[in-house]
Amino acid sequence: MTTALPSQSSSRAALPGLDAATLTSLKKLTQAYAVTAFLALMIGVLLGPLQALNYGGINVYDSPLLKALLGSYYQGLTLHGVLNALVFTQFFISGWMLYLPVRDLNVRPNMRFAWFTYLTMTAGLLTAAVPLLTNDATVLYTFYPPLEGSPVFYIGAAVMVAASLLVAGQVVWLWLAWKRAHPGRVTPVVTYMSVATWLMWVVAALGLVVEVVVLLIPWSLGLTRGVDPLLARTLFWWTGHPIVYFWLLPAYISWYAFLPRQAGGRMASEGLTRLAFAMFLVFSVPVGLHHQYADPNVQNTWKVIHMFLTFLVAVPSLLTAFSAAASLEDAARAHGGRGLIGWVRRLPWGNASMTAQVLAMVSFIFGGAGGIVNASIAFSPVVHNTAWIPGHFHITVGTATTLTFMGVMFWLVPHLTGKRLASPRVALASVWWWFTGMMLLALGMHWQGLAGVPRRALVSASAQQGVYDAMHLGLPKAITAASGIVLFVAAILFYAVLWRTLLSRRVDDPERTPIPTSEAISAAGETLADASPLVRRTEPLLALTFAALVLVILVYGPVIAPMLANYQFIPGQRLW
Ligand code: HAS
Ligand code: CU1
Repeated sequence: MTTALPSQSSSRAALPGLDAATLTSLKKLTQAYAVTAFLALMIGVLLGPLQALNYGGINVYDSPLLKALLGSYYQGLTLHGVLNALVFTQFFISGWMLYLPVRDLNVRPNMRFAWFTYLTMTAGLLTAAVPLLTNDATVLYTFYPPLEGSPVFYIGAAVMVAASLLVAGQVVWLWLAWKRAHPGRVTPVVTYMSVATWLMWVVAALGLVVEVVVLLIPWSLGLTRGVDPLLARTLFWWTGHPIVYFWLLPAYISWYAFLPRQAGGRMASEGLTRLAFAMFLVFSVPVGLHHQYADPNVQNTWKVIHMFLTFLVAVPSLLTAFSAAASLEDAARAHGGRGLIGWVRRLPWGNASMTAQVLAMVSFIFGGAGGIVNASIAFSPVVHNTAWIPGHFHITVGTATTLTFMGVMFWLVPHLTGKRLASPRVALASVWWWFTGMMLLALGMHWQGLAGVPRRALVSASAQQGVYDAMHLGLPKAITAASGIVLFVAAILFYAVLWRTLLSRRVDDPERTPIPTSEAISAAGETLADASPLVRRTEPLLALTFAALVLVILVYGPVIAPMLANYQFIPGQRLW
């Protein structure tokens, strides 16, 4: 991408390429998105140890300092979830997945529009932040009705999501313009992955948009008598499952396109990469009922169909596991690696960016396996609504996604700013601490969940301490508490590196830190006429989006129609 790709060097001059001024502005914008994201994560992460200590049996929420700052455990948990899972991810991804395709295609985006989108997203964030901070929207990051938060929260959240759809629109628009200017050409792979992810997000977001705009905002403003919790939950999970792939796929972009080069090797197969993203586009959304196995008034038939589709959408992750392992092995063997697994030692473990991402992958082996357990309708009653679930998502979004983005920042900030990464050794230490902390947290929480400890509960101050004492959970509780401390140290180390880097002086031409685009062992070729059938058939992303939409309507239509026919007006409740 920094060294001109064949696709851009021979492009017809129909489209204006990136000029220096636009590139400077684009880099500033990407930096603004990333810094906002990591600021949100910093606040969210500092609240994390409070939850870990709670599940370690230590209630710090009753300390005078926290009592002065936070209304309750639930306000702390809401802020932790919203900032980390919703704000951090969306801001980082919006910058990352605008920057990458623009560089890949070498097209000139409308920067006024791009900045307007960033400012809109930030305005949405600041709007939603007010009721969150004043304890008027303590509804957790899933905001299930009839829990009723301030309308200002729902409006802010809607503006944020709308802004992400504007970024999606801009990227798809640029890609279509490139397609028109280059008929018969294969979409370059980084753009392919980005556009597929954005299109998936457009189909995915429909559920949340309808829930918030049609149901929650009018209800919280007092314009309707009540809201139907089952319908609202169903619309929420229409978006709520695929949103996890909206967090994961931008990390996959790095694992496929950049990590191989960082490890000293090549991407395995471009065709397989495209197939994985095409599958995510089609199968990510029609699976949301796997969050609602316990919900009444939804036919088991549909729950089971969503379960099968969930297993199907695990396939592209398995393809990714194969591809990622193949490219790491290719890299290590090229550098003298030997043996069945001995080659692993030849990976460049001194490189914090590579190490972060490989550790993120390792954690995701366990995160993915736990996901398959969650998805099995037979196992679900054992784990649903227990501490197992936060155990699961801390080694998916908390590690596979977050640790990858942390690793990406180690080259992205120098690439955007021309500043040099401060203290690479501390950076390396921070990712090991993060990985260790998250693995400990996952161990402690999965374990407690299996024993039946509920999620989202101030268990450390339960009136029924005897129940917990009788479970003999001393060891997993100690592991969970320790994980909070380890993660706190990890965060301090990481942010020390990040802020020191950002606050240092520019020392280089930013482009001297290139985007680490990898070559492919099996490349796709430039023209569709010469490409393999797999590449040709996965190229029409708009047709695949249409197929995704049809599938979603098929598996959600019969679920939602009876809910509309029996709409219940349930008044809101404020339980905090
Ligand atoms: Fe999940 C609940 C099922 C993936 C996040 N999930 C959640 C929640 C979150 C979340 C936040 O079916 C909680 C929601 C809430 O608050 O209620 N999840 C799955 C399944 C997958 C899955 C089947 N989840 C994710 C990802 C997330 C995420 C990704 C965030 C980024 N999840 C569920 C279900 C529930 C759920 C139920 C509801 C539970 C309930 O009862 O409430 C699959 O996508 C997983 C597929 C993944 C794999 C692993 C592939 C491995 C790879 C790494 C390879 C490693 C290498 C390393 C190569 C099959 C790609 C090599 C190493 C060397 C050293 C060389
Ligand atoms: Cu899910």
